[in-house]
Amino acid sequence: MAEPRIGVVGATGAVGTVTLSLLAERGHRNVRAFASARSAGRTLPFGDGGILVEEATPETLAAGDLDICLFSVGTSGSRELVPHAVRGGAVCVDKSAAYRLEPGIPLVVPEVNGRRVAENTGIVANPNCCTIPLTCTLKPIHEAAGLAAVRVATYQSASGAGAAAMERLRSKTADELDLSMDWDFDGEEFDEESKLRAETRKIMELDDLPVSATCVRVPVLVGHTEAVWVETEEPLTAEEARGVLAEAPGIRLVDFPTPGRAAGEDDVLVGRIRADRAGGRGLSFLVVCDNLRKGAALNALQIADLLPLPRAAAA
Ligand code: 2RA
Repeated sequence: MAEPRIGVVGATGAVGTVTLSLLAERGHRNVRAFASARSAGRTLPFGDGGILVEEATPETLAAGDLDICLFSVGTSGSRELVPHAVRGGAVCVDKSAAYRLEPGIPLVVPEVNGRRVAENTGIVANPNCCTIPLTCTLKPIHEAAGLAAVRVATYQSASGAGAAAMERLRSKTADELDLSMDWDFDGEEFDEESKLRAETRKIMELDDLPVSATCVRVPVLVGHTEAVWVETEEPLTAEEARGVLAEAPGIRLVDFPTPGRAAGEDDVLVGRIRADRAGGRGLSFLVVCDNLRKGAALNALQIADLLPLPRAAAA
């Protein structure tokens, strides 16, 4: 049986390279790699061989020979190029913030709201790399006891800021290491913090859910950590929360989750589940996930798995 023709757009970046390696691991061979003119002509590793990088232009993406495009080119690149790929007949899974909050465009974490993929008219948005693991944990807690409020503090790795940020971190000495906050600041919040709130509300279909986030970047290469405090509508003990999280898809309970343990893993690691000592119907827990895999590339592939096979590919 023919397989879908997949384009990886932004193939040379931190997420693009993981996307290619996941596609190769899963046995996809009908794959093309696209990037900027600067990278066109390079060969990237793909399975046991290599894949030629083509320039991502409106014309090549609109040519009508791709069924699925997996975009990781940043917001302005996606705004420019995604419509051309859609025009050419591809369904685009976009990992930038360009379309996430647009009405009518599904924003999808398969374990949480995978059914929304069917509503796409050419674009499915992939959430922020902190929103994905957070909502994987919030969904089962909401189903068990109703969510009343969510507070989260993130410890995000350099790879969330791209391959160049990873290189900068590698070149630093221990004395130079520090926290950073490298997102757009509106005078009160970073856009990373407001994205986490708005995307969580959209995915969970809880428009008024109180969500408060504080995001920082830590000197870690891969793996975003989130310390989460939730208040529930109904009582839920830590033991009960452990039970519902243990059963939830895509989650693995571990005692002490760390980025080192999560890097290279598909699962979202959850641990330190306990009653919030500040009182009320509160629970605290720690969530860690490989931000390049489940936080980005893997989630996009799982979305692609939910798309109906294109007629040409199914023939
Ligand atoms: C970050 N969430 O880590 C973003 C991913 N681009 O900055």
